Amino acid sequence: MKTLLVTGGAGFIGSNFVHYVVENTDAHVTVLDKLTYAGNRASLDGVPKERLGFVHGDIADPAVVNSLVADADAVVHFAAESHNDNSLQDPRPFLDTNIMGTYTLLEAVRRHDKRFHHISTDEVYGDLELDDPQRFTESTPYNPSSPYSSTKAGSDLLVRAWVRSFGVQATISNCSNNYGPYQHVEKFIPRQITNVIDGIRPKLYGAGENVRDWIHANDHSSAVLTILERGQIGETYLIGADGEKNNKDVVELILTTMGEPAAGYDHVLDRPGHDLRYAIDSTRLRTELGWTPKFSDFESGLASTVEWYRNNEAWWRPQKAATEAKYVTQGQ
Ligand code: NAD
Ligand code: TDX
Repeated sequence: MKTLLVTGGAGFIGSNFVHYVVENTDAHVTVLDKLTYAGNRASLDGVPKERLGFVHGDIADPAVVNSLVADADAVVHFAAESHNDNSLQDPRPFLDTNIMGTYTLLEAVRRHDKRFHHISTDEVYGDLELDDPQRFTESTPYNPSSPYSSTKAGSDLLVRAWVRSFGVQATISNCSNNYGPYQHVEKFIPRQITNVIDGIRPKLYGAGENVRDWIHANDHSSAVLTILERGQIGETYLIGADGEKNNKDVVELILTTMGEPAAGYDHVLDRPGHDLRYAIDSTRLRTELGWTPKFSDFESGLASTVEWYRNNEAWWRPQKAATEAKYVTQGQ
């Protein structure tokens, strides 16, 4: 594929994907991004100019989307409102971007008959009990909990319907929690790393028993490229790296990695409707498409992420004070 249109390419995972594609293929990438509070043009610094186009625009704007889709060989769709806590305060942008934006893209790829890959989340499956031996698979029923995850579930169902009803050439992937460079300081791991840098005690929601299945953003990128190149049209692939950890263990690891006592954190108000546990079974992606993750050691992946935030304060500093001020008003 020579030309990729990447929506949300100035966000956390989208920017990691753009860097990955430019380093590992010959493709030209055009990013379409609205540069919401979560988008940062600087996350694409270092990508050679001749390999990258950047369009500042909204995926729910049919005029912009149509002309960009017409010029692309394939579309990889990362753009979304992505933060559960924000979706509990103000759900509307989640509907506008995650539902109407995805609909607008689907109509364009249908019109121009272009390959489409839709990025989604394991949160569409709801949550698991801590002691449940089952993990999510491609056939787990949808059961989303939050406004965020319900709009992601809705967008997945739109993609499936456009495949079945209109023959759109689409694949879907549902990935577990990502960590790595360029993640907004509102999210769990970067929030705590930058808190420690600022001398603020990390904040754990509730008892901290909730389990997330961590994967490095670089491994998510390699999986998406694998599906784009070799995935079967109309199919869904789960992406995960066997990285289950509870939040308490992650906070303690951040603290000790950064040279602080493991107990130096605060318990704060829990998230309403807080999903207990996510866990991905990525057997299909591994056996059918031959994908394997490279960052299998969470401790060293976390240590390099800590180093990235220490070395890139200019990237995150402008968002930090406002993000913490918002959490304080929420009792978190
Ligand atoms: P992010 O919030 O860091 O980035 C989202 C990007 O989309 C930003 O650059 C933002 O400006 C852009 N955007 C938002 N609304 C837009 C619109 N209307 N038009 C154009 N651009 C718009 O999100 P992320 O964490 O990088 O997540 C990317 C995708 O991956 C999302 O679809 C998310 O659901 C999915 N996902 C995320 C995770 C995770 O752990 N972060 C895990 C699984 C799946
Ligand atoms: O300060 C915090 N303290 C805390 O204990 C924050 C910000 C979070 N948490 C907890 C809540 C979750 O159990 O940490 C866990 C991770 O929280 P988030 O980083 O907000 O991620 P999560 O809600 O799990 O969703 C993420 O993974 C799936 C992404 O934000 C989604 O976009 C993705 O779909």
